[in-house]
Amino acid sequence: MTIETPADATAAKSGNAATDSFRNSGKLAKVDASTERVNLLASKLVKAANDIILEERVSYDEFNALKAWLIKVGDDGEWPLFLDVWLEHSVEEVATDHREGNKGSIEGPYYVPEAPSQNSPATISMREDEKGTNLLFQGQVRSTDGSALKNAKIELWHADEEGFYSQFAPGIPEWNLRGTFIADEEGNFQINTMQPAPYQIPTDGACGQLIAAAGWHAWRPAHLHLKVSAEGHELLTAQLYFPGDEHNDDDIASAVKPELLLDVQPAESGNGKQVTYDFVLDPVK
Ligand code: MBD
Ligand code: FE
Repeated sequence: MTIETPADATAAKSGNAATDSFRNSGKLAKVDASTERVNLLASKLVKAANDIILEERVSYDEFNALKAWLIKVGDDGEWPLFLDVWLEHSVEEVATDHREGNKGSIEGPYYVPEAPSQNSPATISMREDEKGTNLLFQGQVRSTDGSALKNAKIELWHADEEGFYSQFAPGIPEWNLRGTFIADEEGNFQINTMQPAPYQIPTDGACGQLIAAAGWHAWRPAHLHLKVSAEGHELLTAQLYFPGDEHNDDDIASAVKPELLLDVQPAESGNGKQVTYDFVLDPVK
């Protein structure tokens, strides 16, 4: 038997894991698609594609290349990756444009619900020899009226120093760098973790093939993923970014917003870095 390590990661492995994760997510149970709505959206999508073919005089060879590529997206399990990288940011914009509190950012393909829960202050689960720079991530969760949201829930997940996510790259403990944290009575939280590395989406699958063929790059800036929730408030899905990352301005997933940049400082403990970031949640109307 060979033991797999993160170095054995392939596009198809992470893609198929993300596809399974989506299938098991229960998200489809909430879709209520009327004939009118499907007719409207599908007609517009088909028209937009036909307009491009006519305007750009797309050839049969190009049409066949597209067919082969779309088939490969499915073979590699990369539909979640493709949709989350190139389209989710617009869906997120529509879904949160009414908010007065944090607007947040996309979820992406690598969220796993129900990570083990701990009360703050806490340390996220990580390997004994986890590489990287220690990061103390702290802050407060409030409502839009300024009141503290006691026992708010903070779900945190992110890549390791090598840019790999547990459960989507082989050979990493199941809940590594994933956790659920319960804030105190004042909505304050303190979480010890490791600073993640910039992340390159898999280059050896269909999405990577498109990126290479189009002369794009595959990078996302280093980021923390979060879901913040509290009773009577809208769930906030967000990502936070590190100042100075060269890809903050050209994220392949178009998911960086200025208000999501962290103000990272040297840790008061002398070990690594620390950052304070407060979340403001909108009450459910
Ligand atoms: C990621 O880590 C991510 O956050 C997104 C949105 C897409 C691919 C990989
Ligand atoms: Fe990510």
